[in-house]
Amino acid sequence: MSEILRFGRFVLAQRRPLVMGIVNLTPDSFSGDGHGHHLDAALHHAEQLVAGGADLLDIGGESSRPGAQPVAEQEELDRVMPLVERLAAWPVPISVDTVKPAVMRAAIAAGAAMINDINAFRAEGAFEAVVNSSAALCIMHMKGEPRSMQQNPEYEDVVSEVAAFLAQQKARFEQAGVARERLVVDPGFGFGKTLAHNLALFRALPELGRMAPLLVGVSRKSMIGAITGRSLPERVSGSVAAAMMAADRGARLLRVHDVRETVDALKVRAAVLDEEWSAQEITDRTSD
Ligand code: YH5
Repeated sequence: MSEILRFGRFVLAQRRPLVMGIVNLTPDSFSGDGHGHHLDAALHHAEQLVAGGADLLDIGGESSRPGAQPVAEQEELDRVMPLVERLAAWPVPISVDTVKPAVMRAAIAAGAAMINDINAFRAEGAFEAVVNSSAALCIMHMKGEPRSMQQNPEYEDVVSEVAAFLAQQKARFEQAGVARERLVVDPGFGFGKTLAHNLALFRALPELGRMAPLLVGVSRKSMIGAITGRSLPERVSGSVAAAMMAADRGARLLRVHDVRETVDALKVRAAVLDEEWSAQEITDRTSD
């Protein structure tokens, strides 16, 4: 397995699943690792994630946990941009988790290599904010909006509905001339889905991954809590197990809180599969 991904100034020759470490800048962070406005704490956390083996970092300033209220544009810029500006100088691609066009534009201008939009660039102006950049784009499926999405979500056939949505949003970008190497899709675990919906999507990862490289985010989520009966800080083992199973089903990017634990598990997996671990190649085109 080797596939080229283009993330801003980075070209990744992907030979193994990549680990995306989560840096949460929301003051109310559900997992107790929120850094609020404390830039130094966030930088320290980012360093720890990179030291633990993160291939890229995902920076988010708006909570998207079920029931969360939206944050104002300026507030999100104030939370996210100081960190993006600092991290953009690192040799690690930076992803910014946002639904807001103004945040997308500012992040790309500051050097973000990827925009991760849980709303799949459906907000007015979002598509235009990213289409002519070189940033990679994560197109995620969400039914409803964070405030109400977990109130009785219903599907006729969750897998075909999610697949059709992702294919449609991906086609929109391809028709505008966006290179396939920039596009990643994500079924959006927990975003307007019951446990049964999440499990059906998980089983369908092999077929969803035929459309585009897959990003999977299940780390510490309610589905892990529902299966194990564990509270948020106790969901590490369940999350690592789920990340391994996502890798087995073709996931190319794993969005996780527990980078070091996930990387250890992936190294064991690679050894058993007789796959190289260190062969991940990242080219930074500015340092040619
Ligand atoms: C994702 O799946 N998720 S933010 C609730 C939790 C734990 C974690 C109740 N951004 C995704 O991580 N971006 C988020 O416990 C994401 N894919 C992509 N692409 C929600 C989250 C979480 C929510």
